[in-house]
Amino acid sequence: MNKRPPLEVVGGMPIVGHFAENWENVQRFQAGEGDLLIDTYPKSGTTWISQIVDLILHHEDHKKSNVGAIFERVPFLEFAVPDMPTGTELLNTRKPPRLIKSHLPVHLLPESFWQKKCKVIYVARNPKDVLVSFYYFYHMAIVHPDPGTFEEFLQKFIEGKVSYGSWGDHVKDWWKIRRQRDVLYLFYEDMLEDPKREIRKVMKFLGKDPSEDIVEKIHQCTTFKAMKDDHTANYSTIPPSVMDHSISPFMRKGTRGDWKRHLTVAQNELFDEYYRREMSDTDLTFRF
Ligand code: PPS
Repeated sequence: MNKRPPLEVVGGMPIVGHFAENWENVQRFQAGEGDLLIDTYPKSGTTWISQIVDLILHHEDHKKSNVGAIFERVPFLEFAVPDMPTGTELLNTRKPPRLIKSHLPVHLLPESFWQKKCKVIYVARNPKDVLVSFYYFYHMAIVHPDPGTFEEFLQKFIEGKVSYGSWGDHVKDWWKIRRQRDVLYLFYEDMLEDPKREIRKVMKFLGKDPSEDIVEKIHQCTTFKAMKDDHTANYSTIPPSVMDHSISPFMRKGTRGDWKRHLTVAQNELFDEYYRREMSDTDLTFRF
């Protein structure tokens, strides 16, 4: 496999080179009635919410919950690397209702998700922690190009020249359409602050009775520590040619504010300026 291929542009958005090779199948993907989409900008809590939702839907059925790795239980729509089934291949072997992961922005999501009135759970995270998490992820998920220095990566992030493009457009566009569509918009920082409250929110959204013992059970299985130690949740079973955990673990810190250990005063000022610019046309706000 060509290690670290350059990003390719699809629909105006940069994306992992291998993913671009399967782009036609992604565009042609037919969502079905009852499919549930988990969408995020990368590094915003996708795996965490995927584990929560999978447990909510399947906790009574031990044959289905926690059987297989998270990337098999919740197929990643755009995923494509050599020698592994693509996201669309995995999904096309299953019948709706399916649980589907994607990082696609609103405008590139296959139309069938809207036609079939699929529910969407969107998670957003403050961009400084996304930036840091993404930087480490670029290092370990070696299907990405070399991130360069942190300073260089920060510049690329601000210019939207990282995989999935502009963070600001992503979070704002999903925020804008959340009321017109069936979208539950969550924040990583809220999940950290009160995970059980957010689990209850998700259960209600999915029409499930949020009984306290189930909420407690799901919370216990989805703490950072529990997921870091769980080989079905921590990506340790994905081939090292895709993710090399010896460079940096997928389950890295799981906190808010790690950016403070990474951004210099000057970088932080530059980033604040970028954030103010990006957020000048929205009422969406983030906690850092
Ligand atoms: S990906 O590759 O885009 O799907 O990554 P994603 O899952 O969105 O984000 C990975 C970050 O989420 C953290 N994480 C968690 N934080 C708190 N609690 C739990 N249970 C949890 N599970 C994953 C993970 O550690 C990554 O953040 P960083 O800041 O790098 O630690």
